[in-house]
Amino acid sequence: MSRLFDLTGRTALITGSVRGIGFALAEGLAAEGAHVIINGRHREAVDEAVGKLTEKGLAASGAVFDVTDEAAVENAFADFDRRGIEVHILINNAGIQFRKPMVELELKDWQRVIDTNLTAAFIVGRAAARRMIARGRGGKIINIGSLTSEAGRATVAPYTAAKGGIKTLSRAMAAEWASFDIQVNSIGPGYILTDMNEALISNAAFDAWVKSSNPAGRWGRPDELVGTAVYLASDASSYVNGQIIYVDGGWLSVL
Ligand code: GCO
Repeated sequence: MSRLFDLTGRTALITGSVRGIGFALAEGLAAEGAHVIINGRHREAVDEAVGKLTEKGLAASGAVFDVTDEAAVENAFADFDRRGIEVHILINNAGIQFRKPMVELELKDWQRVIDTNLTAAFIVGRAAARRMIARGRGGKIINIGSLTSEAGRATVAPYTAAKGGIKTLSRAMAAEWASFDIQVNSIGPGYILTDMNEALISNAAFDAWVKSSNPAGRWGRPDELVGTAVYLASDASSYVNGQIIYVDGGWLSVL
């Protein structure tokens, strides 16, 4: 059974993985044998995150690039090529949040969220898939969605639009790449205890709303997403495509 979930010999690139959900997923995949590539825009943060994993005996390295910069992404993958690094698993995790009512929202802020949370998944996914297809040995792409892939919340319109797009982008990727033995799926985290949600966690009314809105009655932890990521990154999900798995305490499943 454990062989099904074994990631030994696989290399996984997790975008936006210096902290939070991305870092937890990187640590989780590394614990199952993968060599993980930590990504972020700043060398110091990437090196620090890599160090946290290597000091635990896990296989990790870093790649510093801005996922919204097409040239930077292409250069990063060209560098992987030069160094003989094959990305077998891609987790498009990088994301930002910007909370403001739409009638007050400036176009530049809308675009910045869309660029980071949706367009980057296309840019990085395309670079990875080109190489997976050329190698002829398949691959895994996991796009990180949200409860807002399914339902809207006021004041987070660009995030909601992007995360809804993530769900259907995964299906478009599956439509084009499944025949190359590439499985593309999404994970939809519920409300998770992360830095991005700090303002919400510390807001007593919001905290109470989260706890009363899901049957688990609590916020999720980043490490509680690892099992689903390992499943979707491993041979255990070799015939699973275009799905989104909500890890939300049951939020979306109960009235
Ligand atoms: C918000 C939060 C959410 C969560 C998560 C929920 O402002 O509502 O940031 O977007 O981060 O996406 O699934």
